[in-house]
Amino acid sequence: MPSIHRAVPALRRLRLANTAFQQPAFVTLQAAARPAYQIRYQHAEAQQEAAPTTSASSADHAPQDQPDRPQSKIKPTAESYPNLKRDSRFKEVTAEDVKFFKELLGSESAIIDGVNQDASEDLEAFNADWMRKYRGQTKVVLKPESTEQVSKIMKYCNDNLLAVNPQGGNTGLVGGSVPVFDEIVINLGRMNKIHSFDEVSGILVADAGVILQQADDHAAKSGHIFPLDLGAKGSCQIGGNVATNAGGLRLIRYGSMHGNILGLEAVLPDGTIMDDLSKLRKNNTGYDLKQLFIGGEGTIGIITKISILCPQRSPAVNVAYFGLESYEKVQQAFREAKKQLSEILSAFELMDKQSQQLYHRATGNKLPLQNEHPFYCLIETSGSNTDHDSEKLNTFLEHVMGEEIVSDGVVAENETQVQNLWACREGISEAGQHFGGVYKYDLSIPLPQLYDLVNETRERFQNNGLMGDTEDFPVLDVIGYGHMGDSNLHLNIATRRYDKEVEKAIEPWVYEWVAKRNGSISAEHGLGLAKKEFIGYSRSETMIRLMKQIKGLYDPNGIMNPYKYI
Ligand code: FAD
Ligand code: 2HG
Ligand code: ZN
Repeated sequence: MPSIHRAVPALRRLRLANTAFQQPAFVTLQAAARPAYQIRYQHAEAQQEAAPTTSASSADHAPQDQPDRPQSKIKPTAESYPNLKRDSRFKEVTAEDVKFFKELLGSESAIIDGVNQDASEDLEAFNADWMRKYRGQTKVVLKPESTEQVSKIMKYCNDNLLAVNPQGGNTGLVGGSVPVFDEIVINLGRMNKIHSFDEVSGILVADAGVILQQADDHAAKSGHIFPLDLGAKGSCQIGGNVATNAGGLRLIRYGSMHGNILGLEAVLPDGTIMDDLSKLRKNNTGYDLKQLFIGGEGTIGIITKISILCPQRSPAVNVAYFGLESYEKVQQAFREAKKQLSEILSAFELMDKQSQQLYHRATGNKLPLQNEHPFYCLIETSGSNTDHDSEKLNTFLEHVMGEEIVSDGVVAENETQVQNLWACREGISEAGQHFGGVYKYDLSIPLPQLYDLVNETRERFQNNGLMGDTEDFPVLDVIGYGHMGDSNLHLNIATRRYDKEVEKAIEPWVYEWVAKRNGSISAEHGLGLAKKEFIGYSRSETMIRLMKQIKGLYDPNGIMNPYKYI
């Protein structure tokens, strides 16, 4: 991998990469000719019917077994948050209800029945969230395989006041994917068919339970790309992505779900099937109701099918990883990347030193640059013409090196290196919780102030006696990273255990901080349970009232994902 050194002209001084940057922990990839993001993960087919795992992905980079990661028992959410009370209007599931569901679904494997027997082990993966922070107490998991089955389940639950929790791949990061009390989990994993792909228009129609990796693999067969990519690609489902309006690593290039989703089919709480599975790019006929389900987090209906526009996949992909000496320089580099790389820029990601150190500590993987730098950036370009892209990238590199905006860097030479560089960014989320627990804050903040929050949070923990190097301190480190191109910071407080003192030290302070700068307390992960109480920091009373009216209209009995969202 060529390492770029500060020089003018920079490229004349390209030297052979630090050969030590080979990360044996990553299982690697023979399919060298395939575009990078097609091969970053193992194929997820085997997971189709598997229960969601507590490890988010089948990502090659993910520490699959984590021998040094404490597997402490997760406290039930109802105990960690004693202010939450079960809504007594909701009925408890009985043997008679289970009988109805068994007859409806018609297969033993389509239901986990914890009412008639002890099924706690089987239920655990559906009750516990990926962060091992939230734990519900459901006794029943239903796995329908058709929209009609979902419809009948919902009608029955609505008529009988049984609360439900829609669930996709269970990789959500705000506690929305698991029940709080005994809500019935409706898992979409068995609804995993791809219905059609139009190679001319690039429109994909698929069931909500298709795993994101599979959807992308399918689009890749005809030179297209699913317009979303994220670290949990091997486990999360496209229905879950739509329900959370997930942003991910290439929003800067492909835009959000709100723009790319053309239509969807959803089942409303009373069992009504809302068929809005349009494949039209233009359709100005009344309110665009599907938008309410995008980012609706399973509170007004269950998404069962989606239709989405997939853009052309770029054959030429380049990835560079830089070290920079200040956040000021990171902003300059971003400015230059937009100016000089413009239409081929497909990702601009930020990582601070602490996040890279933590990634290294958690995985044992070597970092790409020998020397340490206060900040790192990962830049990706995707285009259709290798020569044209290389020329653009070279001009950009010469500029940022020559102007001393970037202190050091490497450019990937092959797909394995592309993957290794991406792993340094995508592996942070898992590294954040590797040592016991993590408090995650996913925030939109105006770019000039974005990193101030990390500095202030770190100072806060340095001064309050909660952060230190030994087991006595709950906090290990404060790290900042995220989607610089979207002004989206991920602030993670990496801890040795979940501890109310840590939560109290940061909430609601962090939300007040963001509100003062007109940011958003949830950029891309949603509200779930974690942020329900704090929505007022980002939305006005009028907006919240309107949202509550919509919830009341669609779900008058409040059975869908109760205790969450608004
Ligand atoms: P789940 O976690 O199962 O559910 C999430 C929410 O959607 C819940 O409220 C659930 O009730 C609801 N839901 C799920 N399926 C349906 C459905 N069919 N109909 C109605 N409601 C439904 N998010 C980002 O935005 N960007 C990232 O870069 C990103 N990276 C991640 C990296 C890792 C390692 C992990 C673990 C998570 C990451 N996430 C990211 C968070 C997460 O939002 C996404 O993983 C994903 O969109 C969730 O999909 P899922 O199928 O796992 O949904
Ligand atoms: C990412 O960008 C994800 O890596 C996860 O959105 C962020 O874990 C987090 O805080
Ligand atoms: Zn993110």
